[in-house]
Amino acid sequence: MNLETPLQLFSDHFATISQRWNDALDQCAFDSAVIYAGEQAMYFHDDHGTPFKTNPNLLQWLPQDQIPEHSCLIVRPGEKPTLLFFRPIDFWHAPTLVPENHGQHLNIELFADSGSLFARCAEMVISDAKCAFIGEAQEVLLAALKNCAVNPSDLIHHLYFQRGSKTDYELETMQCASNIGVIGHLAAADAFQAGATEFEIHLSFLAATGHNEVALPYPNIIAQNEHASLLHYQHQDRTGAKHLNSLLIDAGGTFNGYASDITRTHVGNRCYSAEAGNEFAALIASMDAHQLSLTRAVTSGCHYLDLHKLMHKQLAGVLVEHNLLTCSADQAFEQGLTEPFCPHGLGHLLGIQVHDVGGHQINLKGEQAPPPASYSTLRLTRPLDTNMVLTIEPGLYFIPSLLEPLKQAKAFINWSKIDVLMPFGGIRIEDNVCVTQTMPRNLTRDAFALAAKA
Ligand SMILES: [Mn+2]
Repeated sequence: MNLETPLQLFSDHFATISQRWNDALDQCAFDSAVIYAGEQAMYFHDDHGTPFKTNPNLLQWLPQDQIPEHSCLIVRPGEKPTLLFFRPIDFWHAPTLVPENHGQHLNIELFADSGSLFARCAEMVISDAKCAFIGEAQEVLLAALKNCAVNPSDLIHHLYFQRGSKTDYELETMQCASNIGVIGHLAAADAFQAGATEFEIHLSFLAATGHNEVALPYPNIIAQNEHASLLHYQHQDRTGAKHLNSLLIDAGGTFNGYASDITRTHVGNRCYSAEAGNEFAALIASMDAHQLSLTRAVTSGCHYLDLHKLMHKQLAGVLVEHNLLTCSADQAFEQGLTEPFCPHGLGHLLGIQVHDVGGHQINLKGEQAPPPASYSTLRLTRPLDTNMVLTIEPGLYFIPSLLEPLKQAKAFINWSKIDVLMPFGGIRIEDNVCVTQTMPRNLTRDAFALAAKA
């Protein structure tokens, strides 16, 4: 796996990001912007806190996964941006490395204390009639900056809409994040079949990816058996389950701050019943075909809401084919019988943030397309455009609290079959897909194919 990023690819990316910011600042009549990295949050009455994550609006300018707290990037159309980089003299912590080889892109100034960094920042924008501050509000800095507009919505809308489509550098970076995530998935699947607990599967994922927990793009979801019916199951059992029915693992990798978001479901080799195991394996195969057909329907100009509806139509077919529903597929779709089996949206935008920004925004001005009431959890409603990266993650779950009410409604549900499959929890299969004019690029399947060759 080649994780080297060619310099030219990054230079082109930097030029595109600069152009986007220049356009946004011009359009919204700002002379300059201060992008603030943020600061370490502390727990209540404590001297340590949550892991620090850099403001993604700043992170996108540099090929690394962190810029230290208090750092600021000053952007002004037509000028080389200046990074005020916070590097305290500190014998408690190792300093974050100063970005190398980016002198051609940025002016970099180092500061050992935040007070002088903030003063320098204020000095740089003092003569601007209109300056925008982008980031978590910082009282001392904002007092020094005086008349800055804090996260002005017009500018934010402009920037967030443009973040939807990725540059070639971002696509290669996200391919690396997928490759790393897939290596973790392969190790996790092996550990599961060898009888590992959820916690041990988690450790095998970390060891294979080389990520510690802070580096993960989101907390691993490692759900065996019935736990797979909990969409964001957050624990990791330390005790082994009596039966190895199923594993649902939703876990990703990161590279240079960009995420992958991958889910796979496996049938175990020690199911509570061999026959039930075969039925669940057949259901996984049908869900895999269903998921692949949805990823192939992703194309520039199509509407994600239509794909989401197609997911429910196809899911109705799967439920009928496997005799979980006793009506026709059309009837199941029209009566909304698929919804308790899949209560979440088809997916979301992906980038530096796992649920990337701008999913409901339909233009630069910030007009929103909220999801329809019937599909209120849908995170993406804007028309798909070339180089957008999104997830396609259909699911089929046996969630007692959602199925129970249907018992009263006397719906067309084959309860004896549900009972057989309940101990498997559910299925989710999730790939990261890049929109093109023709066939989409599937970063996840490409990563699995690459790993199979190695
Ligand atoms: Mn996802």
